[in-house]
Amino acid sequence: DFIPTPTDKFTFGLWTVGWQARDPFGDASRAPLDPVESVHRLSELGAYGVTFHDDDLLAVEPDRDKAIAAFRKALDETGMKVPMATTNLFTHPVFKDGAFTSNDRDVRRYALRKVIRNIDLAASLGAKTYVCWGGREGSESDSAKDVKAALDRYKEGLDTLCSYVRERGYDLRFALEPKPNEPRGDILLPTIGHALALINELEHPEMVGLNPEVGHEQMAGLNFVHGIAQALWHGKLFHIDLNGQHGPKYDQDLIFGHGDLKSAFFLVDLLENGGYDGPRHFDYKPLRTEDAQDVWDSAAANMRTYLILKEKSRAFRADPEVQEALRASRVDELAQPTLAPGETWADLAKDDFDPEVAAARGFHFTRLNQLALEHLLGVR
Ligand code: GLT
Ligand code: MN
Ligand code: MN
Ligand code: MN
Repeated sequence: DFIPTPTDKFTFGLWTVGWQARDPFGDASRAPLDPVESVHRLSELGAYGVTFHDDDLLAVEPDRDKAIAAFRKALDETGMKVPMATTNLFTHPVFKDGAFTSNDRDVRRYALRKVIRNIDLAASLGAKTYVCWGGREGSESDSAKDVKAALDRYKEGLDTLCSYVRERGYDLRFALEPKPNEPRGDILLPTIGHALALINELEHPEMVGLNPEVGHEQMAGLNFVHGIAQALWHGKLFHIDLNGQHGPKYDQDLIFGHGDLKSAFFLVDLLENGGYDGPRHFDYKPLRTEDAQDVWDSAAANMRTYLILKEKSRAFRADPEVQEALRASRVDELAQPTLAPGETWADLAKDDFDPEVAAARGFHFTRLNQLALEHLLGVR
């Protein structure tokens, strides 16, 4: 069991399986991968679709028109979808000080042109989400970047792109992907919270949401499940990047579940029950130590782990002992409004409440946590 099918809506960036494993210390350990092969192999493994940066399509065919034609043919042959696309605004040295927020105005204009060109392709392939990961937007020293001016330019860039999408009549929304650092010393919009706040300042906030990545929030020491819950609460979880990370260190992009497994369990539980129906998108890197076959083994591992955790979440919720423990911890009581209908602040004075008695009561969270752990460990 745990065999993925397209109804599971698993998607992969072409840059994930296609990663040649170049890192800051070493050369590529794998050959370039033809996007056409990736589409076929991922389809055979049960994926729903692929996503791409403009430049990913040119991995083995430098002619853009030919590359796009071959990619379209692979999509047609397999029925694979392209729910999301994005722009590479980080590899070419022209983006060394950023794209939408480079100090160099000509670079900012070039970046917007590069995005617009790929938006046309994304829309023609049926993509509904356009991701903006601003990995180069930032600085290494605080005198190098006027952050308030940079945020003005970030807003201007996003407003300009929204007006382009509206004028073209595309059914496309933007999703910002936060990250605290790497490749820049400090990146603008470092967390979910920072990005949510910027969205509120845009001309069309309804057109812009988030594409949070597991590892990026964990690099900042934050609770990813809480971040995703808040994004859902704001109606801003447009897309998601699933992977694994071991706490605050360099961006590991491990296979989903191969980092903080307990957090992955509660994440799947939230995604499956919290009202998210978008793609389950993996943004991971096959390990640099591995060969061409492992690219597909690791892709399959992401999906299999997700499906196992989905089953664990179902069993956890169905367990009568868990249901009793949830009630004992009064988890359901939080859904009850603090004031009754018609009550105002003045009614609070009428309570007959003994804080000493309430303070003496335990919430029994240990038991709840242990039950979750035992489900995860497979002993229940
Ligand atoms: C890059 C980055 C990812 C982003 C991609 C979208 S590109 O690989 O590390 O986290 O999701 O631009
Ligand atoms: Mn990502
Ligand atoms: Mn990452
Ligand atoms: Mn990455």
